[in-house]
Amino acid sequence: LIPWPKVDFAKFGPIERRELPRIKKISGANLMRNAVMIPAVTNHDDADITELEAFRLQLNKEHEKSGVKVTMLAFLVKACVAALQRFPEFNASLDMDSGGEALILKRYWNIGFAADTPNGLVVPVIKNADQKGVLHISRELAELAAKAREGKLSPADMSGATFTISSLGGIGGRYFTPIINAPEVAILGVCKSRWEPQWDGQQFVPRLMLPLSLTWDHRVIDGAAAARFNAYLGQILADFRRVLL
Ligand code: CAO
Repeated sequence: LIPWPKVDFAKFGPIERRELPRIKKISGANLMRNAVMIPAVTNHDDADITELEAFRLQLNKEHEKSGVKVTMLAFLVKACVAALQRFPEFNASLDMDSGGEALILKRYWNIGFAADTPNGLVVPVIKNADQKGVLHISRELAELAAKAREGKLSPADMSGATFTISSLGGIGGRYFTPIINAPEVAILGVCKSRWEPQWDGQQFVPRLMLPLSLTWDHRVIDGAAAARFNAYLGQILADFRRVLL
């Protein structure tokens, strides 16, 4: 690689030097390694969450007094577990002890989620998400997100993930290309849902569409498998009864 450009910025205008927070210093090195070393590809897709959103709003009304607030992220955790169980190579890591010649498939489903904090990005983990309901997951998401903002996450809170979700849904945007959180082999990026006209065979009807961006490690996963994963995830989000099949 050629050297990084060296520029005397002060020559062009006033500047201020600001030290990076500790979290950014640590995560920067990890992000750099993961971005450079993983042959990553991203597939974008949309899921129809019209009925799921109506159910979510109804649930929140029912549980108004309990203080539990269900966001789309809790359903996404459950939907991802279903897709990871259907496509186990997404819930795996390369066995680096053998130089990456084997895959270690994990029979547990721990879902990390990116949480934005004033000091930088952290990834707390919902452990054994397959064994928890949406209300339980919602409570844990809120607790872990609060701990993250207060800088109180323990190393145990942030370890053991088998797959990560990065949701920018509360903020905005259409699609983005998340960086895989090694040694995981895939990550799901989620943006803000919006109403769009969808053709139902006879007419355009308004449907609430959720943009999904799945980044995957091409050493482990192929494009066809990624497209199947997204299609299945979309089916689950459109109709959660499909997890029973
Ligand atoms: N589409 C539309 N609205 C959405 C949505 C989506 N996909 N996802 C969440 N929302 C809404 C929520 O319903 C909530 O609405 P109300 O305030 O009206 O109830 C609002 O957006 C805020 O949600 P939230 O962000 O508080 O909750 P969450 O469960 O969606 O996310 C957390 C929690 C911790 C993941 C989030 O706060 C956060 O930090 N996100 C940023 C992650 C990030 O930085 N990723 C990038 C990593 S790469 O640098």
